[in-house]
Amino acid sequence: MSATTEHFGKHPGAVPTGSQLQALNQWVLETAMLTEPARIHWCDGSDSEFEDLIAQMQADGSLLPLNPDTHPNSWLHRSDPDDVARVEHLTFVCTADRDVAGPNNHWMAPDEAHVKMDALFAGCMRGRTMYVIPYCMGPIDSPLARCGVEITDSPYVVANMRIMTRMGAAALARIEREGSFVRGLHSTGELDPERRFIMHFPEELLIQSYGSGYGGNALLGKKCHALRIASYQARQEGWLAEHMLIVGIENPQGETHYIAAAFPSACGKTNLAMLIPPESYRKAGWKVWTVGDDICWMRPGADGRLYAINPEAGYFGVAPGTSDKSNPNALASIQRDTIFTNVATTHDQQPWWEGLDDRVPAKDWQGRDYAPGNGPAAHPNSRFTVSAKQCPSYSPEAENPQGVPISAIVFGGRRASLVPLVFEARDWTHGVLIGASMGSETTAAATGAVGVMRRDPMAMKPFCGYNFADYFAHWLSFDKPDAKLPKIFHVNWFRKGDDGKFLWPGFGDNMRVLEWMIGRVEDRADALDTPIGRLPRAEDLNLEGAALSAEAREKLFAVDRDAWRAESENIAAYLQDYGDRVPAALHAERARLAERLKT
Ligand code: OXD
Ligand code: MN
Repeated sequence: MSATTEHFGKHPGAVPTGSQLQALNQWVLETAMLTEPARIHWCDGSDSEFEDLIAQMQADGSLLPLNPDTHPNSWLHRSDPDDVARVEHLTFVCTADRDVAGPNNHWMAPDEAHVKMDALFAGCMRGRTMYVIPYCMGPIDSPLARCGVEITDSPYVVANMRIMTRMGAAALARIEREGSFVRGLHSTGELDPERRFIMHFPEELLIQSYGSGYGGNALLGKKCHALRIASYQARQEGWLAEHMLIVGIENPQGETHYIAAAFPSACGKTNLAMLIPPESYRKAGWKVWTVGDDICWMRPGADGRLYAINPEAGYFGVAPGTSDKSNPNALASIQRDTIFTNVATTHDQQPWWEGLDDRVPAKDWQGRDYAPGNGPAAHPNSRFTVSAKQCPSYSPEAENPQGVPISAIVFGGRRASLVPLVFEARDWTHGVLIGASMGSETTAAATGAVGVMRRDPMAMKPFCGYNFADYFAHWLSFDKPDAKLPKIFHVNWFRKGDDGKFLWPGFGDNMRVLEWMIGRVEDRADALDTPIGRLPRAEDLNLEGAALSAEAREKLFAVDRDAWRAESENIAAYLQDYGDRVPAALHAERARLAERLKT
C-alpha cells in the first residue's frame, strides 16, 4: 500500500494515537490495504477542512456555487441520474440466522456478503483520497448518543456528514473514551446500479455501502447507523431507534409537551417538525420547537417516562413542495450555508423546485435547459442538507444530553381513503397494533413505483435492522408496571374527497390536531369511543378559521365499519406474514379490534 496519511487536524503525527484507538487504526489500515487509496485523510471537522473540501469540489465541478447574494455559501450537487434515491431492493441485513433479519429485510449470509463486498471494494479507491470520519449521533456528551466512523472516498459525503452529524475531533475523543463504535465503509465505486449494495452486519456493528453517493445510501450515520444498526442495538439494550420527528409544543402558559411522530419518507415529517401555528394560536401564545425531523432515539428515564434525543445535527430534507406557505421555517433555514442536491436553478443561479413559487427555472436537475416535456425541473426526491441550528424554530433542548420527555407518539401515513384525521389508541398495546399495521402510499424517496399502498409499520419498513415480529415484541415490552408511557395516536393528513383533493388543509393547521392530543394527554379534551380507537368529534377540535367543507367534516371524523372490517382482515393477514414470532398479544389485540367492529 502506498497511501500517504495526512495530518489529523492541526496536530503533527499521522494517525490518532491512544490505546483505545488501536482497533480503529487497525481497521483503517486493513481498509486501505483493500481499497488502495492514494492518500488517507482523518477528518477533524474543522471549518478550514470543510472549506478546503468545498473548494476542491467546486474545482472539480461536483459542486456548483449558487447565487452568493441570495444564497451565500450554498452549492448545488447534481448526482448521477441513476443515483437519486434509496435502493431498498439492494439493501441487505446480513445476520447469521436469516430469521433474525426477518421477512421485512432482504437477507444475505454474512460470509457471502463479505466475499461480494470485498471484491467490489478491492482497489476501488486507487487515485482517490480515503476520508476517515469519526462522528457522534446525538449530543456529544449524551448517554443516549452513539459513535461511529465512516470511511469514504466521497468528499460530498464528508461535507454532508459534517452538517448531519457531530463529526471530527470531539467524536474521536469519545470513541477513545468508550472504545466502541459502529464501522461504516463506503465507496461511490463506479455509480453503476448493477454494482451497488448497501449491506448491514448488525452482529458486527458494521455497514458496507458500495456504488451510490445518494444520502440514504451513503451518509452512513443516517439510515444505516441511526436506524438499521441502532434499532438492532436498541433491542438488545432496552431502548428504541425510530423513524420519527420530535417536536415541542409550548402552550400559552409556557409548558412544553414533546411529541414524537413516525411518518414514511416524504410524508411531511420535516413540515410537522417545523410547523408554524395558525395566526390565532400564535396570538394566543402557542409556540413550536423543532428537536428533530427524521430520527428519534428514546429510552425510559428514572421517572418511567420515555426520553428522546435527535441523533442528527442537520436536516436532509425533501425540497419539492417546500415553500413560504408549506414550511416557512425550512425555507428560512436554507437561505445560506446549504448543500442542495438535484434541484433546478433559475437564470440567476438560485435553487428552485416545484411548489416553491411561480418562477420558471432555467436549468433542470440534470443541468439541461428547462423543458416541461422532460418532466419536473427538480427531481421529486431532490434535497437540501442544512445544519439544524439554522432553523428559526430550533429547540435549545435538542442539545440536552438527557433528551426531552415524550408526551405523545404519533403514527401516520398517506391514506386517500378509510383512515380518519386522528384517533387515539386505547392503551399501549393497542397503540403498538396501530403502529404495526400502519399503511401508506409509496413516495419518490426510494426507487420503484410511487403511490402504491403498502404496510409500513412504525414507518420503519425500510429501516428496521431485524425481524419485525421481534420488533413488535420489543415495543410491547415497554409496558412495564412503573412505566409512564406516552399516549399513542394515529393521524392521516392525506384523506381525499370525491374530487380527488385533500380534505384537510394540513401544514400549520395540523396544530389543531396537536392541541387536541395535548388536551387528551392532560385529560382536558373529549373523545368518542369507537371500535378503532378514540376519535374527536369535529366540535372537539378548534376548527375556527379552518374552512372545512361539509364532506371534510363528515369523512375526517367518521369510521366506516364495513371498510374497517376489511382493513382488520387485511391487518390479520399481514401479521401472518411474520409467522410464529409475532407476539400473541398483538394477535389478541387485532382480534379485539375485529370483535369491536362486529357490533
Ligand atoms: C430520508 C428518507 O431521507 O426517509 O429521510 O428517505
Ligand atoms: Mn426519513
